[in-house]
Amino acid sequence: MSIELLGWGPDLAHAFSLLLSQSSLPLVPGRVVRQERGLLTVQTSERAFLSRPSGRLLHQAPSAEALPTIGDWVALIPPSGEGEALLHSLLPRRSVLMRREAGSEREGQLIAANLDVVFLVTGLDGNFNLRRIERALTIAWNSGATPVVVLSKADLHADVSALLLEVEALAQGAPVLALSALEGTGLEELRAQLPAGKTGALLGSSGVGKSTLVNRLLDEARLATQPVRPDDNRGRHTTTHRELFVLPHGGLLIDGPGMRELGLWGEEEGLSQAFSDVLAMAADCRFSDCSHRREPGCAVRAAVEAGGLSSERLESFEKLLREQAYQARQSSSAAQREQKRLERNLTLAGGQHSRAKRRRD
Ligand SMILES: Nc1nc2c(ncn2[C@@H]2O[C@H](COP(=O)(O)OP(=O)(O)O)[C@@H](O)[C@H]2O)c(=O)[nH]1
Ligand SMILES: [Mg+2]
Ligand SMILES: [Zn+2]
Repeated sequence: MSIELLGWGPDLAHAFSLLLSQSSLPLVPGRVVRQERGLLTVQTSERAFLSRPSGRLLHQAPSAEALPTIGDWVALIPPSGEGEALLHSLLPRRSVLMRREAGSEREGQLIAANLDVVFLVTGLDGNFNLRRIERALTIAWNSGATPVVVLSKADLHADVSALLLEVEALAQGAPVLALSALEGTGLEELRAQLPAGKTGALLGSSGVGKSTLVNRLLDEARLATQPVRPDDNRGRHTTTHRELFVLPHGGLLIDGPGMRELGLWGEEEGLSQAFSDVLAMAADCRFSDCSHRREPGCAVRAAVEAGGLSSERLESFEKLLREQAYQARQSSSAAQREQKRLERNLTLAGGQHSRAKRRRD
């Protein structure tokens, strides 16, 4: 397979040639196309390699964010015979999708890297929830990729066009589309958001129909021949690994396990994009530090009273703002501790280095 089909282009080729010029190792470029716990499959132009991060890569990574994940472009060292390849380094990312690690205040968890589009999938059944869509939009904007809201299982709902309008009103310009993987409707709209060579990821709770959609896009032939993976007998309904699929039209799509919790992670950037309407209103408040509660001249409260902004959306914004601020405080104190640890290690390494130097002299 040519790596161009996986989205390889001039920027990556440039970064890779720089790396090659600084190294005497037999490095080969490839993309992480499958991830099952720590085990990664990397596709090069030659073949797919089971791979693990090298000790050097693991040690030099300042945090979990710097480790390879699905969608990453890497430089690997092929094994001399059979066996696993070593992931030597990551090529620069153009985007990275993360959430707060479930059950943790200060750890971020990688979801995927180098995405152009994040498809936020919500089922038009019991799963439908506007507040959840707002949260997902915030996380997606933070990644650097463009969110697209996907309302799945459209066959289960009588008035999809009313829901589309409702979601468009809060999407702040992000495209919104409805589809049914079961009936095969709305797939053209989805493909239009994922042109050939672009990478998208499906983000949504378990059961919203992500894998059914991928199967549908891959076409029915494959659906008929691969219902269950023979090696582990799992998989028809539950997705336990992440995988990047090359779709027949050339778009690249990542499917993975469902995510119930989407804790905010990262900068405030995502919130300001997801709630740009509220921020624009707040710019008209009399006081620049208005809390939008009781202050006179509050343009946000005025909008709520006039019906231009729902109080649920305002509450949702405030809740996410508090969560964001709390997480930022937690991770910055964690980052300070990590910085101290690194400095200690550097001093130790410095000591070793000067001893080594003395021996050489
Ligand atoms: N009615 C309806 N059911 C669907 C649709 N897509 C998926 N499902 C069903 O939803 C369930 C979960 O689907 P799955 O693709 O495994 O969801 P995932 O966990 O998001 O990957 C399965 O029983 C599917 O048959 C759809 O478009 N319409
Ligand atoms: Mg699935
Ligand atoms: Zn105000």
